[in-house]
Amino acid sequence: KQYTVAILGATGAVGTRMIEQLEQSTIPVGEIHLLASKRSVGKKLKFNGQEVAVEEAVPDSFNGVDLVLASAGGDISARLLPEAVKRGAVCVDNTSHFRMNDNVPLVVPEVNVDALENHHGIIADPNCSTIQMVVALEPIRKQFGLKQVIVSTYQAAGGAGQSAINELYREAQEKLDGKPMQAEILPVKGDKKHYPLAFNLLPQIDVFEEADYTHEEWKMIRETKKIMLGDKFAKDIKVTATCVRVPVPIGHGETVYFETAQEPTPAEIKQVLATAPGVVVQDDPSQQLYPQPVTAEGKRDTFVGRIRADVENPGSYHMWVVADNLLKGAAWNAVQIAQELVKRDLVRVPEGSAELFN
Ligand code: A2P
Ligand code: 11C
Repeated sequence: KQYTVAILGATGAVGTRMIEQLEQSTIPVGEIHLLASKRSVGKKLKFNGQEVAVEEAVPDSFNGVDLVLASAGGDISARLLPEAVKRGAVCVDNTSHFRMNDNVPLVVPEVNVDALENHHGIIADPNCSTIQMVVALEPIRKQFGLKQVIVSTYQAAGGAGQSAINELYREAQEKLDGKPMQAEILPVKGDKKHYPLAFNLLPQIDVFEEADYTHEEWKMIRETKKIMLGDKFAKDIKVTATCVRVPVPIGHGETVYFETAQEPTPAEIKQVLATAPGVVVQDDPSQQLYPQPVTAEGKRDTFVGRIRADVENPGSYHMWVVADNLLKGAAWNAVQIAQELVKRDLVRVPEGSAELFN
């Protein structure tokens, strides 16, 4: 069978990478529809060497579509994906809109691929910073048990879209030219104040919410539990996060402190990670080997290094986790989910699904 695939948000930072990851995937694509806003109508993009005209995304764009990969923002997914499901298309959504919905599996294939079996037409692709953390933590949890996680993130501008990357470069040039830096987007486009990211650090990703945590920090807490444990056992791991934007274009870094149920040696943890799916261990202090955003960019893997025991607390450890936030953190994880749906013959919308998202 050949699949008709639509990419919603095809012109964006994630959408363009979805096109590229889909080209390199095992999915037999018969027809492709590249959807974006009205502004992009007239633009042409390439799929497998062929020019494809970008179309405006409207409900009827999904007629005859088997599979949708979406990354045009939460509001667009909220409005259009129920329409796609109604028309029989299975959607992999990279926005946060449906992630905590009980009818929507939240999937990282290396961790909880079987959750796909119960989908109702929409599958959520988790937040980028959550994905790379759970890829590294799940093998440790399975082998040694996991009690607590404290994560601090070093997140690239690209997480906020192509326009945020452009803003970072412009500000850097302004600074080098001796001009004032003009911040217009970061930390959050819709928030009241804007601060420059170039030569700076911004401890705010997304808006502030309950208990003075940002939405990004709450996403890491809630999504980690849903992916690793399912909602029923969510209280069994304590998770907390501090999320910081750093002046790097692509590639999120994270320092992860974790407490295990057993007390493995760091060598035993490294051994488990060395054979874990999607993980590459880069950890040799004698050779100054450790993961970095510049070496992770463009790769599908999650890179882990600086693995060591806490010197004060037995059974506690630290590690440094880096991945390309636009690939494993978004486009590749979405295409990986789609590949798995195809492999398991799950590209079909079960009856009664459309009503769940009305
Ligand atoms: P467009 O280029 O036409 O604005 P990024 O994450 O890099 O900011 O990209 C956002 C993506 O979402 C782009 O492809 C953008 O298309 C798309 N998008 C934004 N608004 C809409 C909309 N109203 N309908 C469909 N796609 C949209
Ligand atoms: C960032 N993690 O770096 C965000 C972007 O929920 O998919 C991803 C937003 C999301 O800004």
